[in-house]
Amino acid sequence: MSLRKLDVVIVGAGFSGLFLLHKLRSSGFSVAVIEKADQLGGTWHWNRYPGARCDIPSLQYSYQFDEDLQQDWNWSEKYSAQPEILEYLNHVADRFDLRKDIEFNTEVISARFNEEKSLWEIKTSQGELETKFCVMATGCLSAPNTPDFKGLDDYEGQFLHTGKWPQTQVDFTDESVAIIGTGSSSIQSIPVIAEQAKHLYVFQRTANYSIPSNNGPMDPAQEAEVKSRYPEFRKENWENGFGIAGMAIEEMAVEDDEQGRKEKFNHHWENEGLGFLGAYADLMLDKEANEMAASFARDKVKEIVKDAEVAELLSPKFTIGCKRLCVDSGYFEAFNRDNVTLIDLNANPIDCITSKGLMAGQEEYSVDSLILATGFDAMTGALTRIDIRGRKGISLKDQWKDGAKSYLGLGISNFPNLFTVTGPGSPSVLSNMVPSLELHVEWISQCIEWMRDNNKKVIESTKAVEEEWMTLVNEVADLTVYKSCNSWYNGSNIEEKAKDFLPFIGVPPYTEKITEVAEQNYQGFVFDKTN
Ligand code: N01
Repeated sequence: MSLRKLDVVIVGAGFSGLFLLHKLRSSGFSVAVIEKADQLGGTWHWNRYPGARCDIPSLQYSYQFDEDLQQDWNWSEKYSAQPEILEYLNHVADRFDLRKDIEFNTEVISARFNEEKSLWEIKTSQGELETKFCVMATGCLSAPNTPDFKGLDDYEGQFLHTGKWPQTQVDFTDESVAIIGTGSSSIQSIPVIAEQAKHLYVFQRTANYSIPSNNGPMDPAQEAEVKSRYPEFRKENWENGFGIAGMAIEEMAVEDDEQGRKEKFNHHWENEGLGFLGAYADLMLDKEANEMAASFARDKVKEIVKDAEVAELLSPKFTIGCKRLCVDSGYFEAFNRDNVTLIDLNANPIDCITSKGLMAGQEEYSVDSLILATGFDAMTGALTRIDIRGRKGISLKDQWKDGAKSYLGLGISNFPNLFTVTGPGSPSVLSNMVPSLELHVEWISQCIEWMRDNNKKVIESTKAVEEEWMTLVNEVADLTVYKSCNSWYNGSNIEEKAKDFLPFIGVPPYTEKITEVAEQNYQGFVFDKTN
């Protein structure tokens, strides 16, 4: 088979990969998207566990690059469920005729930069490619974390991971089920599984904060209002620190009185989902303000959960928001059911997985299905799990072993002509992902076009600029309460991972910075380095 030569290879056919393909192909580049799965969708292909849905309103968690698309598409609910998001992405692929350039069932095994030719050599499960540019559109939460539980291979029942859910319908009717973990995936799936299963055992290591979604059918009046001024509505995203419209609040919790706070928190609890953290401007900046919101949320758990002991176990003890806040549809209520049992892993650690279930605190739980809802090797895992080699054969995994460094979350030193979409050092997971990835797609596409128009062959970041940038990322985080607990934002969920805080906090200053960098001919990046 002859070696295929392309201008750009994109890895991943999720939200980012699809838009990149459309954008770069429209600019006249030869492009292919390489996708491991047999379908497009990325995160929304793999995470099809019961109850999976977005927790940013769909009118914002959607593309804005095409006015006709955003006018034509109708979301059926405020927060759309996974099947509808997948349907939307399939519609986008058909509408812009994207499928013909996506290679499904194809896994990237390695990517190696050939310094002599200034080309990337990509080895896939289906053959080899040569490309000028490689764009990693591999997602921030796409490398599932499977803890090394003793005896995991011995389990003989149905084994599932929320981050790699099968495409076939999974039915838990008349089954006993165990789920390990209480992050967003678990919190979304527990109420749905509890309705089906004979019994559900929830194994919790850390109680988590969750705000009710108050999801429901799309309000036609609200939809019409947004569609009548969509560009302006989208602009509001960019003005908010998290890229979410309607969260721009200036009042401080510490300056309000008790009654005022109670009313404000109640309003946000009942209406805002993730925006609960936007009730006041100081919740993520000031420990005292944060504790006011945290204590309100804990009181809510005690109001909802009838058994006082269970309610206490479900009450989180850490700073609210420093682990990703969860949004649910009936999570705490599920623990009022007779068929749901909460097991505290701190008092009853998991000894091992057995052929029938698991041993925790000297007791064996025999279950028909065992679900790991244990999260992801976030932000870097999808990149370091591929054998990516840059200048002098250096591997990305080795370069990042003491911490992931990147300039703006877009470029990595020693890895020329390789871009990451929503990479470490960009707002990514601390923002509304869709506008954030659109921003990166626009930036990367314009950069590649600019290079073509200005006869530049090779672009790369340098150690100095990425050191400086990642220092700033951490200095900004130091001004907040984000570092005050273990979270996947700082790699604490993966034992062998460096414990650095990876997302940049603040969409507006970040957007301003990368726009300025581009306007100044990609200031900080080096072109056509000779040694
Ligand atoms: O994963 P998580 P997730 N033994 O890492 C526990 C996005 N998302 O898949 O906290 C026992 O949050 C771990 O315990 P602890 C969203 O950004 C969005 O739920 O480390 N337990 C924790 O409880 C989210 O944050 C949506 O003590 C172990 C859980 O497993 C991100 O994806 C929906 C363990 C993992 O929680 C990840 O969410 C779903 C062990 N060895 C996901 N190891 C939306 O709503 C881990 N745990 C859009």
